[in-house]
Amino acid sequence: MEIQISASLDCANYLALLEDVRKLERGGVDMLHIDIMDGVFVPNFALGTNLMRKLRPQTRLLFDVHLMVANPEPHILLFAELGADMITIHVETVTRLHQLVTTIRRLGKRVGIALSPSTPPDGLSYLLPYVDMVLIMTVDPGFVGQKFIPEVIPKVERVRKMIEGQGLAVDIEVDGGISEQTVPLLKRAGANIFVAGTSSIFSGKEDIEKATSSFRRFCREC
Ligand code: S6P
Ligand code: MG
Repeated sequence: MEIQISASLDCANYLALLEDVRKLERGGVDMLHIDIMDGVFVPNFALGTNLMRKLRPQTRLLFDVHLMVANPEPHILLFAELGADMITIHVETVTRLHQLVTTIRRLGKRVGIALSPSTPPDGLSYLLPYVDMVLIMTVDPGFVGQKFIPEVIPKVERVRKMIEGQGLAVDIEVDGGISEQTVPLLKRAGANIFVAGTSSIFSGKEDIEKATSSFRRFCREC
């Protein structure tokens, strides 16, 4: 699977967001990871619809939208219309999962299913033919800057085996505490899309453009 990085926009400088997006573009980022939170599924709020509306005409980067909301179903059309390229829903929030992932695909979008650290993957085998990506959270959803949970690594391995067992080409994205320390372990376990936040390109230690190109290279070569 192709190794890609998706920059977590919630970690960018809100007061100079477009400048940061330009740096990410020049650094060769693959996608923009857009966290949407509702204060219910997770005890926090993050980026929102107006931001997506304003940003969409400004960049060709893919919008990788991670919905951390209690009831995503009524809002899918809205996010599709706002220019999401990939829409990821949490399996913990949806009762009619098969129905919803097929709706997202019918809207012409790539579809992801996200699993919080406490969610086991085993009952989800039947859904894999209908999705493009499984997002495995490596921190509890809701906040940037949290500590990576290493106990989740075997779950990445398990999901990669489930995907391969069905002969599918589904991406595995990992999100939370993704750094030069954790990428080699996750890559070996089968992850191929890495969400880059405060643990890597937005650490503040290096220029974002340089940090993006060197982190992407690291992810590809490690
Ligand atoms: C967390 C959210 C993530 C974070 C990202 C931050 O609820 O889904 O996308 O924004 O993980 O990166 P880091 O390196 O600060 O953990
Ligand atoms: Mg996220």
